[in-house]
Amino acid sequence: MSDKVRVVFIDNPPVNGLGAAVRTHLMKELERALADEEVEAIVLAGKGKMFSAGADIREFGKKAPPGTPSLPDVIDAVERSTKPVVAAIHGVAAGGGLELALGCHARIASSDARLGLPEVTLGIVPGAGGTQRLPRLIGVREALGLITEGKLIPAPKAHALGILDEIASGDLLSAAASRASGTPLRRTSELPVTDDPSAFAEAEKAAAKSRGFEAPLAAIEAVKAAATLPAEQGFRKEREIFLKLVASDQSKALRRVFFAEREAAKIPDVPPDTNVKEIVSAGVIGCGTMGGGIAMCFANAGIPVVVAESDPSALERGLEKIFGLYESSRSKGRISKDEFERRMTLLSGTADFSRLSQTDIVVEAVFEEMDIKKSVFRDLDSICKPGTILATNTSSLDVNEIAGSTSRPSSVIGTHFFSPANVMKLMECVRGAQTSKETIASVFQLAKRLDKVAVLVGVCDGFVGNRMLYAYRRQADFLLEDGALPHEVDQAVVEFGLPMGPYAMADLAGLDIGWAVRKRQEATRPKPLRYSTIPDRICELGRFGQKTGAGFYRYEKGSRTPVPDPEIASLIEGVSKELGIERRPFTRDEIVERCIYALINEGAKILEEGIALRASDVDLVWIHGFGFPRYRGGPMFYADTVGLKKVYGAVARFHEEQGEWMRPAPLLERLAREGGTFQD
Ligand code: T1G
Ligand code: NAD
Repeated sequence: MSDKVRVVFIDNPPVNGLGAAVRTHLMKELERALADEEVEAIVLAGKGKMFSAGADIREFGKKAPPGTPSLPDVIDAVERSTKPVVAAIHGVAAGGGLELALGCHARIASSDARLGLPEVTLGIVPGAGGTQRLPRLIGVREALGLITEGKLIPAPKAHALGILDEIASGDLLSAAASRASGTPLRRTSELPVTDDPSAFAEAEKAAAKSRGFEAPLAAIEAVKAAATLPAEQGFRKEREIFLKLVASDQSKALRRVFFAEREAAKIPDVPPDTNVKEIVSAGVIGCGTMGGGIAMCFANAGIPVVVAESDPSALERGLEKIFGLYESSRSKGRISKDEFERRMTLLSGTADFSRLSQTDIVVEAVFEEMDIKKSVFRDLDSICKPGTILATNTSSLDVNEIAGSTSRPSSVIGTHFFSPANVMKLMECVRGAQTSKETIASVFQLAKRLDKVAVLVGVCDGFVGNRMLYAYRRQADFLLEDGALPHEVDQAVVEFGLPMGPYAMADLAGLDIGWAVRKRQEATRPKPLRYSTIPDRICELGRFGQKTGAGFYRYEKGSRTPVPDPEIASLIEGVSKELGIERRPFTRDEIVERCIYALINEGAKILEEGIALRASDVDLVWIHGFGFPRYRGGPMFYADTVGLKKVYGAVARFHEEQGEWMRPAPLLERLAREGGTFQD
């Protein structure tokens, strides 16, 4: 490499975040290179695994030491440089990292690099020129797509779009250095940009679909400034929008979820160097609603999987469903023909359980009956080789009791997928009393390969997600008795941000599952406590939801659209009358308070019982398992945003009105009293 080219490195492991110290270093290095007559050109590169993941998110809201240049300052200095500056990108250039590269006079990358402006996923907009320089480089339409979706794209695509000037065939730094010598001082912010009203209209329409998220629409406004205002005003407008959003509750929530997703895999007593079992092949028992989806997760991740079923017709039905789902993905172009064939080759069905003997993990997804599960685990224990992890997908049964039916309880764990298993991101990993650290570490690593968000939970009825769902549903049922109707409750929580209300969701999942659970709990249900008979009465009418064409709602033939049913309204009013309850209307906020605060209170009980390790884990369960709005950070973070004093006050009031079910969790009471938060 010519010594006339100075390479300036960004060196801040693990992701070269552009924190205060890095910015100061870059500014100094740039000034030194400009002052050095020997130096004709500069290459900017990252040390370690990537170019840069952008601004250091942990520094947001914190004051930088006096005299620290802002990121826009550094990028402007690079762009104004009188010597060519070329960005040499490997690994990832994201957010401020890509903005820095856009300030350079040219960009070159290794072919496996990924680039993008994911700021909207953090509830902000690119704040260092990205919304102004990118449209100048690739046009408004492409820039809008990248900025409002916030996805990282592969280098070849970035090259095709014009973000990159070159893909390095050999050594990246040498290629960058030879490009640097003689690269013209092409300043992106001085390039013209053409307005494109139809692109803006389409982007606004698409952004409206990300219901509740503020950042995508704000990003469009910033790009519009680039297309309609003089450059200087456009940059100012972007900064204004950025500073407003970075201080917003939404961005605080989304940043917290970002770190929570990385924190969830850190189990205090399972050190990072715990031995991990490599999962080369897998088995699934039961090819029903869940078994089929779980098998697809393995095939999608490239892991050969055998699905075993006791009922041949169920196996045939299950495999047909899987084939149908893959076929529709292929015909919609979501997966290529090769990928379709690869997945179908990796997935096979059998009634011969001995084909599971050499697998590294078997996930059981048979009927939710303890005796059936224990007999299946006894069989697996004798069939499978030593070391095979035996996992159960039970929604609520005692994992310790299931483990107790084997000679290898340390290899037994709950892997609770959510329906549809090939879509929902969440996997509750249920730690039994004897589950080994190796089993836990192996399943967490597997979850990453299956592109799942794994959260460790303890053994209790319904674990974290369903246990909180029971409390949430109980409140909703009491609201029906007190005066509301199913569509009113659903509408209120959907407006709050959930994808679906409790009654449309129950009809989708099937009311018979909940009914079976309630019947099983009947013996232990604390009789003095309030219990709504409305769901049971609806099931007694043979109404199990969408699958029977009627549940809390009725459904036109072939339609999944819930239609409020007067028959259900009069059933509910009848129950209120029987109970002597004077029905009254409820506002949206009252409904949200009752339902969401019930979630929060149950979440607090789960935390104090140690069923979940941290509040952020509880939030991930509801964000990835039930679609709780990510921009609210999850129920526990939302509670902190509202203020625990207010939440506690309301729960205490509900306790007075309704009795034991809504007794405030001691943790909630204490934190409210001490002015603490669940995050503490
Ligand atoms: N700031 C601080 N920490 C970060 C970080 C960041 N930008 N990115 C990652 N980390 C931490 C992360 O918490 C984890 O920590 C470790 O690094 C490894 O991360 C002005 C204002 C780059 C694709 O949104 O998407 O620039 O858990 O496990 O799987 O417009 O990290 O080990 O303690 O995720 O290899 C915009 C965010 C910032 C990119 C790598 N940038 N990062 O994935 O590693 S806003 C982003 C990622 C901005 C400007 C604005 C991913 C990655 P720990 P990891 P990975
Ligand atoms: P399902 O009734 O759709 O499927 C169960 C399948 O297991 C059936 O095909 C049945 O033939 C098969 N089976 C039963 N006994 C068997 C045996 N001894 N050997 C092999 N196969 C056997 O049920 P599902 O909804 O897929 O639920 C399966 C498990 O997943 C349950 O424990 C349930 O609680 C849990 N779960 C369900 C959901 C959901 O939304 N449906 C979500 C999470 C977890």
